[in-house]
Amino acid sequence: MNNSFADTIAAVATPPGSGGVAIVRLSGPDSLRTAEEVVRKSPGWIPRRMYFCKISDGEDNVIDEALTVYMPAPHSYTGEDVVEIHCHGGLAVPNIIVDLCVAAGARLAHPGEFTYRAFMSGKMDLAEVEAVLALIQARSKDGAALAAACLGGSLSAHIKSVKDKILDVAARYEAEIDYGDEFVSSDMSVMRDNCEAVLEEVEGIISMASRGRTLTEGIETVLIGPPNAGKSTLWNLLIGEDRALVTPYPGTTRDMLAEYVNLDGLCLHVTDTAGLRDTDDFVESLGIAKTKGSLDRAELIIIVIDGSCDIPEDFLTVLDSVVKMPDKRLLLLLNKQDCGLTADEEMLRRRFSLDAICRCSLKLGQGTAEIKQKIRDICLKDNVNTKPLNVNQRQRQIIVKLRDNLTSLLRDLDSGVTCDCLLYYLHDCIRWIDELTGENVSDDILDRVFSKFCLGK
Ligand SMILES: Nc1nc2c(ncn2[C@@H]2O[C@H](COP(=O)(O)OP(=O)(O)OP(=O)(O)O)[C@@H](O)[C@H]2O)c(=O)[nH]1
Ligand SMILES: [Mg+2]
Repeated sequence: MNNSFADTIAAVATPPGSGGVAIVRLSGPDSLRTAEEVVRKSPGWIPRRMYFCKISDGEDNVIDEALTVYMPAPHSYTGEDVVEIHCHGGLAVPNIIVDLCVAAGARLAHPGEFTYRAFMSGKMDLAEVEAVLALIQARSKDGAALAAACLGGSLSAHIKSVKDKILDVAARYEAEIDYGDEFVSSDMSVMRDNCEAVLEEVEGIISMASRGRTLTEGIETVLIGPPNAGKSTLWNLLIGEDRALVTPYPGTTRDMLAEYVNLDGLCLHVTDTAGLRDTDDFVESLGIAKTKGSLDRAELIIIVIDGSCDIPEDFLTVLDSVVKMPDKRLLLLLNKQDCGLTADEEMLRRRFSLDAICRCSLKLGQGTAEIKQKIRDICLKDNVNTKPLNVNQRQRQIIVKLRDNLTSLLRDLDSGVTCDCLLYYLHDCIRWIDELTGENVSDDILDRVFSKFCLGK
């Protein structure tokens, strides 16, 4: 990202295509002068008032009529002088206006540069910047509402409260070290209470983040089973379209197919996979390798088996390892009920410690309502009463590091390490929080965050 704020930058701020209206945005010290070369308007601007103006090219040809607004610093999105030209949409006109702005001295903005300037001028912290991105990319109403809340600072507020508490604890013990006082056991017990309270708050943020992710990104769901069990039939049922090939030939699915599914407001990202079996078929074995890889990412694994015949031994072995994977939600479907179920449900329940088992006939659509209800129960049982919070992967990693660090601190506190050793933990926490909010963040991380933005944002 170019750090020069002396430049005035210009770009189309609305998506390309044939919309009724497009917005060309200028930001920087020369915005007003640049705009005055592009729009025809009598002198004098009242801030934040829309002016109806004609736009002409260098040869006095009128190319559009537009509403133009001037927002002087610091009361603008970027915190700089901003002019927005609300012109007609389409591919041609907005880009011609940007070209005119560039001819008048502006520079084309880099992707995300308007938001970068807003961040650098202190209009928003990094968590809010990322909320802008989440808002642009929101897939559902709930997702957009969550991102908007973070734009209003809800993640920042939670994290600031944690930072304040850590600073309080750290300040207190730094003072004790400075004065050379002995660290007595009563101090230790206060330190423990304070750190436990912070840890509880961080765990609360993690729960809210997990609930938020359920609403925004969708729960990563993978359908697995032996070949021919009915996985693709289920996938088609869930997405409400006949898209995956369904045939009586085992080994039909090879490539993974993924789609978003909305189950009464619960968003799932469901992947159909190649049936798992020992095979000599080279292409099929590639598909099976992908299926196994997808299990690591999955939060919900729906196991589909043909309950009308014996479960293949090699799949039972797969199941043994799947049920041992940590942090997975599992649902087992005994399919092909219409052919008469012979699978031993009790044995499966006991051997694999599975609570959620449904009998169904996916081909006939029998049991689908129960399956959807079970999915909802499994996915929402832990966090239905938790307030959701929009947290992205980068932020989540930092918050998890905070939790792990505070947990280690409490463990070391019990084993009697020195006070300055404990302070290291707290200082690490503060450093990471600053990384999250962008108060103290490397250029690498900034580049990574802003590289996700599109042009004009
Ligand atoms: N009788 C009966 N047949 C079913 C049922 N569900 C699926 N089938 C049939 O079983 C066969 C396999 O179904 P698929 O959905 O392709 O199975 P799959 O698990 O995706 O199979 P692979 O892609 O080979 O791994 C098809 O002929 C389906 O019509 C069911 O409930 N009852
Ligand atoms: Mg299939």
